Amino acid sequence: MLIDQLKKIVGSKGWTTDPAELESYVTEWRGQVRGATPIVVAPADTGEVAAIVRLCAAQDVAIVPQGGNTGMCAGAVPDDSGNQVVLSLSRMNCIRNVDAVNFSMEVEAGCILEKIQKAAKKFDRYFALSLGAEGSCQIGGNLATNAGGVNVLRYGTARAQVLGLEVVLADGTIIDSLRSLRKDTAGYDLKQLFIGSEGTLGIITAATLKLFPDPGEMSTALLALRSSGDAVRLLAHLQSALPNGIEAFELVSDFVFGLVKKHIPNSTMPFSESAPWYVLLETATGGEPEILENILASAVDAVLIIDAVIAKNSSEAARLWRLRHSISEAERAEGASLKHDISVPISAMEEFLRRGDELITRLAPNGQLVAFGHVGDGNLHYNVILPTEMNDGAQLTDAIYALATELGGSFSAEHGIGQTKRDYLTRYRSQAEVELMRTLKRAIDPGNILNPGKVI
Ligand code: FAD
Ligand code: 2HG
Ligand code: ZN
Repeated sequence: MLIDQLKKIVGSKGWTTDPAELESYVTEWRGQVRGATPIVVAPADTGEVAAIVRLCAAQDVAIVPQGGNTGMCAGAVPDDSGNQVVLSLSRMNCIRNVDAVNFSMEVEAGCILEKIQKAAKKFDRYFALSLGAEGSCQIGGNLATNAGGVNVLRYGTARAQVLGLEVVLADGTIIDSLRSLRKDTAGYDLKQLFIGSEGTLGIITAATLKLFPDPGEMSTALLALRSSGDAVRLLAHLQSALPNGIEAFELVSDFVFGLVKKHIPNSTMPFSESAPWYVLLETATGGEPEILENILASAVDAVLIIDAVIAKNSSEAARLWRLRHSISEAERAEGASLKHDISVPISAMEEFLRRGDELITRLAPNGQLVAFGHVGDGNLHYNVILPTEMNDGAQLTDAIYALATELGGSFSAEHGIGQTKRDYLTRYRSQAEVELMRTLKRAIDPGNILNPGKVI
């Protein structure tokens, strides 16, 4: 009955119940969590989303919103009950308009991130969110997870890129806050409630995004370093030399680039000798390459870097970025690993790395550290491949999260909570914070229809 009614709302192009097609919707990106669903519905517009939600709410059926399903915490896949309906935003993929004068654009939630970047570029404008999954993740998923990525250092997280939002609530009400204002203090800033709520408070159907002037050509360089501590000191050195000029500062260990070389075809490092650590640097100095050359020479003099390769053109830069953006895929190809998406104050990064190493040596001897990430934001992907003789890494994960917390950090920097980190949320957020989150969830989704079992 419900299934027939859902099919009627979305029409013949907007659903599937074919088990083979359902597979990719019920399995998360790494294939580690798999759920079940009777149907995937893909509405064509906001009205259809609202009708689906009203119908499911009336029959007490849960909905799992899904974007590109590239999330790292299994937030976009249903549980294994077989009762939850997956609502894919993929057909809502229109760029509604670009307002070049206002530096803003209005897009539907199912737009692929890369399509948004390209549309802005056509108007000499820049949409600042960028991450490895940008060819398949959707802006709705980016906002629902408050994604970070490689440009946070200069532009902030997804949250900072939004001027307005359109959201369908748990009873089917449409909240239209698609304003394109930079100043608006009229009441609570409701859009921020939904950003980062991972589909548990509302379904994002459209957004007004903030654009920047096109920064033009960037300078991209890969730097070889002796230690991770040098990376932290190098960051400070570069920030003094180039205030506001650093677009990305990504740390990668030699072991991690080794995984990329092993699993990703045509990936070669530009150095003849390897170094323990690397930084992929992007600066807004594209038009004047000598600026970066001089700064890097000063970093060599200060014994902060061993060697540097500056991309000579955009295809060399793309090759360097491909090495960085292939890491998750290479790690997945290597097998299962523990993912730890932590953040600490940058001043505590060196201590975190030192004490983290000690934890691995003690709790998972022979475990292999897969360390990389957005060190410019204090965000490290401190992943660990467990030795084959160890099948449970819970103790190590607990210890790593406890260490990050002790140093004033977070166990979840940019990937969110989803299904896989729920227990840690109640452990590492105060009782008062957790209670306030529960109060909000109950108030906004009293029937627990929207993505139940995720976040809280
Ligand atoms: P999904 O995975 O489909 O969904 C994620 C969550 O959002 C789920 O809880 C889902 O229910 C909810 N959701 C999705 N769409 C909506 C909507 N319209 N309304 C309400 N809720 C919704 N993340 C980073 O932060 N930084 C990175 O650098 C980064 N790099 C990555 C690189 C690779 C190769 C991969 C595979 C992933 C990476 N990620 C990164 C993780 C992931 O890509 C991001 O979290 C991304 O923002 C998720 O978008 P998505 O469309 O795939 O969302
Ligand atoms: C990245 O920075 C992503 O590449 C993915 O956030 C991190 O795979 C990971 O652990
Ligand atoms: Zn990341």
